[in-house]
Amino acid sequence: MDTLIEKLTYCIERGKVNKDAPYPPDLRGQEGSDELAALALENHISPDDILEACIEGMQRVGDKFGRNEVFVPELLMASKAMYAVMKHLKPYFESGAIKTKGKFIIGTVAGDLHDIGKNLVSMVVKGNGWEVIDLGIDAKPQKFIDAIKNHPDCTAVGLSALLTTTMINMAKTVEEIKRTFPNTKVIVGGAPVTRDAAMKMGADAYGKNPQEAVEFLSSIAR
Ligand code: B12
Repeated sequence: MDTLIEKLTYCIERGKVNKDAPYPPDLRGQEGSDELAALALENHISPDDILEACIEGMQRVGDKFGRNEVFVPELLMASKAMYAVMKHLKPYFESGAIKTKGKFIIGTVAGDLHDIGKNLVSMVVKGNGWEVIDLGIDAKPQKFIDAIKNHPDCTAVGLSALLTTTMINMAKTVEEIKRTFPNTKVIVGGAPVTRDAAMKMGADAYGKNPQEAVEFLSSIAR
């Protein structure tokens, strides 16, 4: 089964979406992440292992980008391949919700268009029984403020950032939320964010992965 998982990681890294996809030309006619994810689930490979394989693929393409070996179009194709897998995983991650435990507002901060990690957090939190209000990408501080005004009973707010440059906007957003609603709990996450940076921003918590968001919500739920 290892080879199936390895193939899936490779398809994410190369941005191979499905068998009909012409890109990348050297993988033409071969199965893509869409078919391989379905096959992996049929073979009882756990959704967590499938996700881990995909994150590894994203990491690899990100590292290549960092070394100038690939460029933005390749990152976009890798995200397409990742979304094809997430479509299969969604029902597994979201299946826990029947009666909701509370509300969680989440968004990717201003200037940042990365949403794969934020969407994963959203899916897993939903799957653990929470209602999620998703503010999308490039969410300005005011959008978070308006959402808290509209959902004063929310348990916490989550902010995601993938760029070191947008971590500044993350800090501004935390500051704005804490000034307007001092009692609102805030958790931050995303690849460049650290626990130390989160504390300096004045956030209540840092989450390295979706599970840590769930644990934080459970720990503060009334
Ligand atoms: C895919 C991708 C893109 C896609 C995004 C598509 C999409 N729909 O999201 C596109 C092509 C649009 C893109 C654009 C850019 N990108 Co980009 N991108 C990536 C890449 C390869 C993968 C990101 C990803 O999805 N990872 C997988 C997910 C699952 O991981 P994650 O987001 O970290 O989320 C996990 C955790 O962090 C956590 N988490 C995330 N959010 C939250 C929130 C909370 C509350 C909690 C608790 C947890 C949590 O949970 C998730 C699951 O475990 C990374 C490389 C990398 N290694 O991260 C570069 C990367 C982030 N990009 C980078 C750059 C430079 C850019 C561009 C500036 C490129 C350019 N020249 O235009 C633009 C910026 C656009 C913008 N304004 O945002 C750099 C950032 C460098 C830096 N430190 O600032 C990276 C690191 C690549 C690199 N090695 O240089 N990118």
